[in-house]
Amino acid sequence: MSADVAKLNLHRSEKTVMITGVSGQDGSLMADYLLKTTTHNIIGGARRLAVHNHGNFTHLENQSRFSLVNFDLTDTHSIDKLIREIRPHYFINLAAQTFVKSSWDFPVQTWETNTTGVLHILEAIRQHCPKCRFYNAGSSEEFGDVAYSPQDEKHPLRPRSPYGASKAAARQLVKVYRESYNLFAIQSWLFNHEGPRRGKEFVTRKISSQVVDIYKSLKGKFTPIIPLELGNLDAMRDWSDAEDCVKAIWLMLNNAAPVEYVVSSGKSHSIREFVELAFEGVGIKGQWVGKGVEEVYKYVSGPVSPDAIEGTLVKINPSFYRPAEVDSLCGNSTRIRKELGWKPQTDFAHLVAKMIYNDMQLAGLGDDFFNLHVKVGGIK
Ligand code: NDP
Ligand code: GDR
Repeated sequence: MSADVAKLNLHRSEKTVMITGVSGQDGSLMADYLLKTTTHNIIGGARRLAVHNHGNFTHLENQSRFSLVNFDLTDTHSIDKLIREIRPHYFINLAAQTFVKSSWDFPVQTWETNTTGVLHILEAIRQHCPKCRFYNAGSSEEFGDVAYSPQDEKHPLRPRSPYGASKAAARQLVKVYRESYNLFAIQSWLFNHEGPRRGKEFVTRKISSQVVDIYKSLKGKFTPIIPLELGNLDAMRDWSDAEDCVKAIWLMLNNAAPVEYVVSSGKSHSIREFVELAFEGVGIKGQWVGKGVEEVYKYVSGPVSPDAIEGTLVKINPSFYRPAEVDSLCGNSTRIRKELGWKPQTDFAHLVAKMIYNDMQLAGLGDDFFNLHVKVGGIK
């Protein structure tokens, strides 16, 4: 892997799209989407890690229009060399320190990756390929301590975490470069988006994977259940399907003008609701009992008789609370829907079902999902 252009799979007559963060959820989905819907060359950037983590894009490694390059957002040289040598037509930056909770533990690394790294990309684009269309992933976390709901493009930036602040600052840099040098450079506000490629530290995938573990242990009668441990159950998030989000990003990048939009489902749900639907997905019903840190989700019915088990499905672990929480987020995406015709295809219940089905398949229980004939939020 290197940025040695001669070694890349480049079809000279085609445009080139550089996607960073290709080992992550959005980067790998964006590469899939563009390989399917365009004839462009796709160059995926991944950093070197001691342990290979290419699971999200191994299926692309033999594709003739896909190449992989070494790329680290915290290394100016790596960014400059890549942009100077490749001169991409599009640069989609989906690499970041993305885990909000860790941003209190690693504030400087978060800033250097999410803010200084973006500045280096902007500077290299300005110098070496000013016609390149640049997209940086912004976040609803920039709205933070929200002033009104739902949040639209005019909502003030009021971040509550080092992560949110790093994205808000990157937004200002993108604006300055767009206005000073006439670059096509944008940062939209992406609300939470999820799917089977989501990392297991994020709450949705943590829930879907551990709910399937609990189902598997109940089915095999491996009691006692190891309860799912969560933090704030009352936080509200506006969740979409990541596959819908990458389509929105591509629409924005191909817009006539560099306009920044809110990308969201427009509906907000609590962590508690996600838990309930996820358990429904494996045919388990539960009941919330108790208050505060003592609250638990108790087994009511499912694959075994409630008398046969000690049935705590979920309990609170305060170590998952954050120093400052964003209590509630809900995005107003009217503008992108009207102006670019974007619309999410997957609603909340289907998203939960999709994630449960994926984790069932990974556990070798894919057939159970259909045999259970469970209704997930109205889905058979
Ligand atoms: P993931 O955590 O799945 O992926 C992040 C990617 O960034 C990984 O490929 C990771 O590589 C890479 N990365 C991290 N640090 C560096 C570095 N120093 N140099 C190079 N690559 C690095 O995130 P998502 O795909 O979910 O998010 C994509 C973008 O969208 C991010 O900017 C995120 O902040 C933003 N966003 C995401 C939302 C969501 O709900 N998913 C909502 C709002 C914004 P590695 O695998 O080596 O760790
Ligand atoms: P978020 O996602 O912080 O919104 O950032 P995450 O899934 O980590 O948290 C969502 C909400 O769930 C609450 N929560 C827990 N969260 C985690 N991770 N683990 C738990 O056990 C748990 N219990 C409750 C959190 O407190 C929070 O309120 C995501 C990332 O993708 C960012 O990169 C992106 O910018 C934003 O979404 C929009």
